[in-house]
Amino acid sequence: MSERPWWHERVVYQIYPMSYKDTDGDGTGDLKGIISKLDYIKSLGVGIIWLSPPYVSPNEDNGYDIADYRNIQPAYGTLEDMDRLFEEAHRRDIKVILDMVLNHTSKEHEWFKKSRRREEPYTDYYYWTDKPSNWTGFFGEGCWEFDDVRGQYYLHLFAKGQPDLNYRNPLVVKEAEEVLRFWLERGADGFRFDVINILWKDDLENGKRRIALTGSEKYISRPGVHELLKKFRADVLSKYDTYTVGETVFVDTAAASDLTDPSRGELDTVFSFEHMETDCFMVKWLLRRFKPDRFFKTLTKWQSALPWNTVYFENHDQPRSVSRFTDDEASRKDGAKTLATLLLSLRGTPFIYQGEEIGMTNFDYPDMEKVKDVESHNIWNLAGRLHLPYALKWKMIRLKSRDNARTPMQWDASESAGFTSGTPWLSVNGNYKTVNVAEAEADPDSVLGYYRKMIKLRTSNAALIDGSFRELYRRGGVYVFERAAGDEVLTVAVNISGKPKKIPFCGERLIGECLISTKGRERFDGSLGPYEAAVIRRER
Ligand code: ISL
Repeated sequence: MSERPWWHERVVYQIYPMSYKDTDGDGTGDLKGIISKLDYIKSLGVGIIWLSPPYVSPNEDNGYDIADYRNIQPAYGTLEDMDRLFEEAHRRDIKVILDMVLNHTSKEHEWFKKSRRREEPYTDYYYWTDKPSNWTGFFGEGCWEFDDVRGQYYLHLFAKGQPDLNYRNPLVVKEAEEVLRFWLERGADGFRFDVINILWKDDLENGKRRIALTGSEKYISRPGVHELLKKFRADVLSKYDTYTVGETVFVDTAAASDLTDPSRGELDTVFSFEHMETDCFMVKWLLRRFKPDRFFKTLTKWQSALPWNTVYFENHDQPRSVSRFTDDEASRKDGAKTLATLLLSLRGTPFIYQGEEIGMTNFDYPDMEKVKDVESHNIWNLAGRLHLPYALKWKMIRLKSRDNARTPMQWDASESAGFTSGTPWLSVNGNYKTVNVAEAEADPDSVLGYYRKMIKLRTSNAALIDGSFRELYRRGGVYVFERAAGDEVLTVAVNISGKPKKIPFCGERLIGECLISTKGRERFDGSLGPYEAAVIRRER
């Protein structure tokens, strides 16, 4: 028996239920669709799936606005389908973690309906005020909305339909704990906690004016949130064999260390954002040219700062990595394989987002008409009010819209990419005829095949699983680092510069047998093609 926690050894695969697989022709993915793909998921070699919120929701923010925490969105299926999903996944030794959104509910939630009518004990379940402060929200708009029923303003750091819950009220804390217990009892193996480090607000007074998120110093990673997380663990999570990952916005390495320090008993891991912010200034809409070395530097910083954390390049909020960090036109397959090598050979629990394993790209929409995301529309409107030129507005959306990640999963070359027999809720990417799972299965040189090999290596090699990390070289789009455990010393060499490179210091020391190479090389001689990576066993 291994002594490692199970979430150190397993690779996670994120599923966005709405866009994964539809079985009833309504154009929206469903739980039966996910169940029908469990053998495929197993064939990847992943050991954990994370489901984006499957609960009842009016979908103002695609499920991140929950109207009933204890029931399944009818378009996705039923509670019984969810039970079957737990059962079928577990039968294949796949753990299931659920996305849990505790910071806010939907306006349609019973708690909010009662709170706005001042029905006890719900009156103080949310933040209400007569005098809104100067805070601004995450989605490019204000965050106080007047409610006619109550005659007061409520706080919503995200969309208008997402009122923030008041965790200063012990009844709310208790409700959250009951929800966690409900799902752990039903079969969940843990949670991905949405924006968890902003649960606690010190006060609601005016904050320091900023370009974005005025007021955030009062709620980002405050001492109160650490107390809440300790309580969730002591009261609920510690009673089960769970894994937790907190999505933590604007977190620095010090706060992340505290949040994940096992002796404090808060979270197991967090998602930090710094490496996702290397192509922008502060906020994602302030575009900055992507520089690979800045990206690598951030990776090294986080690899070195925490003994264990997560590694991810994509999720349902981020653009596709092959489009963002490599050249998805000239070198899509090479780019995707190179990123796969990097993702799966860094230290920490790796997360793959659906479609990443076949190198899916950003959407190909010509204009705003097909874009559905609430955040994209808010930003588009804001950019309009600021009179930004059309070309710049559209570039912002094209490069950064969350819908880039949300286009339906591309299963085959049939209509709608085999995702649905109906009309997909969001348009399929036009490249589905060539970029799809069926095509990849038939291609001996596919991105998918490479993922399978790389995951196999990752989950079987001790140095890659939890060996030490040391950066060896970072320059001109080339990144070289070492992973070592006992006698096994590996060198990982990655080139995303788009140009052929020779690693200058790469003398005898690093030359050796390739355990895996995106180009099928058997030995490494210190040179790398434009988008190429390899994991090399060091010769002694
Ligand atoms: O993608 C972002 C904005 O461009 C992030 O700031 C994002 O809003 C932030 O990471 C929080 O995301 C999470 O909570 C949101 C939800 O819309 C996202 O899908 C979720 O991942 C509110 O619940």
